[in-house]
Formats: sequence, C-alpha cells, structure tokens
Amino acid sequence: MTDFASITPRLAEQAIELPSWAFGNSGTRFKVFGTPGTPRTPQEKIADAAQVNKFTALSPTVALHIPWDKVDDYAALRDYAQSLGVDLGTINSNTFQDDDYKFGSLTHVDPKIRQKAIDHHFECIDIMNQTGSRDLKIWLADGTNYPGQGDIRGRQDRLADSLQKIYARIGDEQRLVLEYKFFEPAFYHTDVPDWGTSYVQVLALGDKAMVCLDTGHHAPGTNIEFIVAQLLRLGKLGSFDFNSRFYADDDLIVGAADPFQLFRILYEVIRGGGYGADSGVAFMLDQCHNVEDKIPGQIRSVLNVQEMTARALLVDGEALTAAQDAGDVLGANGILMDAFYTDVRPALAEWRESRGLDGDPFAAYAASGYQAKIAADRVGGTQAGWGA
Ligand code: PSV
Ligand code: MN
Ligand code: MN
Repeated sequence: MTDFASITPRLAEQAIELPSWAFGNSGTRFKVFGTPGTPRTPQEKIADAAQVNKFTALSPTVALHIPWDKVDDYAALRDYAQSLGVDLGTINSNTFQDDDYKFGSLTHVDPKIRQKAIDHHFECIDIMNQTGSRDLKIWLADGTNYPGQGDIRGRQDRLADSLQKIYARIGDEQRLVLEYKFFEPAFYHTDVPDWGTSYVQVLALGDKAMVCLDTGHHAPGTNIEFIVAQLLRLGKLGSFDFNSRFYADDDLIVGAADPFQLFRILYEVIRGGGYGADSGVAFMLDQCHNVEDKIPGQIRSVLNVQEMTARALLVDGEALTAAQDAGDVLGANGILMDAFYTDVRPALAEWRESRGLDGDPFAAYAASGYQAKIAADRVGGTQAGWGA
C-alpha cells in the first residue's frame, strides 16, 4: 500500500465547497425544527461557513442560492467573505418555489413562463459576474406526475432551447452545470432524471457545460462510481453534490450512510484524473442538517470526505493493475479493500497538527465557544432556512 507521507501533498489540494443552505434551518414536510443561533442573513451563513474552514482548512468557498441569498451588493458580500478567509463559489438558481412554475420552468409550455425562468438564470449570471463565481448550477424540479400529463418529448426540446439561451450568456471563464435527479417533486417523470439526459443536454451546449452528480439522486443499488468513471472518460463531470441517502434524497451527512460507497467514488475520481484544483471537477456538499447542529454537521462532512480521499489515495495503483491484468480476482479486490480498511484518522490528526491546525477539528470547534456565542447573539429576526 502507498504510505501516508507520500499522499499528503495531494491531501493539501483538497477543497470542498459548502452550501449556504446547510447553515439555515431545514426539515421535512412534517416539521422544521429551529436551532438557536441559526443565521438570519446570507452574511451570517457565510460567517458560519468560515468557521468550518477555520478548523479544517478544507472548505475555502461557499455556494449561494438565489433568491435565498439575495443581497443588494454582491461585491460587498464577496469582500465580507474574503475578510473571513473564504470566497463565494457556485451560484445555484431556483425555479421551484414560484407558483408560475407549477407545471415547469425551463420546460414550461408557455413561452412567457419559460422566459421568466431564463431571465432568472440571466440574473444569476449577473450575480456570478459580481461574485467572481465560475459555476452556474441548475437543478430543475420540472416533470409530471401522471402518464399523459405532459408531452415528455416536447418538454425535452423546450429544455434544450431554454438551456441554449442561458448558455449563450455564460462567460469565457464560467460554466453551466446541469444536475440530474430521478424523482421528486415530480413522481412520474422528471425532465432531467439521469446522467445520460444531463449529458446529452450539456453536450449539445458546448465545452463550458458540464454534468453535476449529486450522490443522493440515484435509485437504490445504482453503481455511482461507474457513472463517475464514464463521465470522466467523456470529459463531462463538472461537479459533485455530496451527501448521503438511506432511502431517497435524504441530504444526510456525506459518508454517514455508506463510507465504502464514498471511498469507491473517490477512488474512481482520483483514478480518472478528477481530483485536484486543475481537474475541473468541483467538490461540493449539498446537505441539510435537520436535527443536528449545522456547523459541526458540516465539519463532520468535510472530514468524512477527507478521510475517504486519504484511503482512496492509499490504493496501490500499480499492484492493482498488475492483479487486474493477471486475472487475480480476489487479489485485486484485496488491494482495494486493504486501503479502504486503513484507519487514517491518527495520521490525519498528526498531519493537521504539522500544519498548525488542531488534530481534532470537531472537538476544537466545540471548545471554541462559537456555538454559544451565536446562540446568544442571534436573537430576533427570522432564521434563514431552506426556502426562506
Ligand atoms: C433538490 O433535490 C436539491 O437537493 C438539489 O439537489 C439541488 O442541488 C438542491 O436542492 C439545491 O437547489
Ligand atoms: Mn444537489
Ligand atoms: Mn437533492
């Protein structure tokens, strides 16, 4: 197996973008539980995200969601973020909370509503120009509930047309990333249900359009690492939304439900050249913390990604290829499993300390007093939440 010291330069390259919405209250259709200290403004969400980076050095950027994170002055918001040691990242559009979008947004049969959704994306691109963001991420709730409800082929054509118009505004240094999800809120068909649909749509747009893979957006049993390998092969894997699922789009802490799956995904990312700042593959979290504290939830998440990345980097690639080529089925499997079963936590703690960080970021945050301070300070106002 590769030794830990040799992988630390690669670990130092790791950057995982945090979603602003992870810091707000969220829940299910049954109940949204509030947490003392929950941010009331985009600035407070960014301040909380900066805490995650302060203790882990893993999360230098924060993704915004428009209009949830709408402000008057985005340049000032960027300055504020930078003053806290982080930067603004991906801009996420939102075409799923307006009555006009009941029967679709970019796919809607009414050209006026399609144009409204396209204009919203133009606004997002204007914001990207002020925040210096590279990626516009589009996730669509568009779809139908009943067979016959809509013309699924016509909707695909309208989607292509709408995306074309948005793509035409994407700057030279910017990208459009199209996320897929197999169901919910539409239950019969979704207009971008799978990686193949996202792929054909972005392929038609051009080089600056890529696929976003959200780990929670697949049917049970899907081999996600195969999709990773295929998209990297095709040069179209733009970004990840990391989270965990047990049942559907649970948005739980990445690596919590199935660390082995996360390891397998990260192994394919590294093997396929998708790891590191120059790879063009962005790592993001897309999570909600319904019952746990949000900042520790995000700290645990980035540490889970770091731990599984370290294990994936430990795989002895040469020995694995040799075993594969020799048809040594169990030998090859054993090489992968040896890396997966390695507890990298002590080595990571030591490495963190050598970089001036606390060896246990989770405990260091708990001891910092920040949680009690925000609970005391943030009284009054409306707490920000998913959909606020
Ligand atoms: C809805 O499924 C969703 O979780 C998508 O994954 C988006 O990335 C996210 O919301 C934010 O829009
Ligand atoms: Mn997502
Ligand atoms: Mn989702």
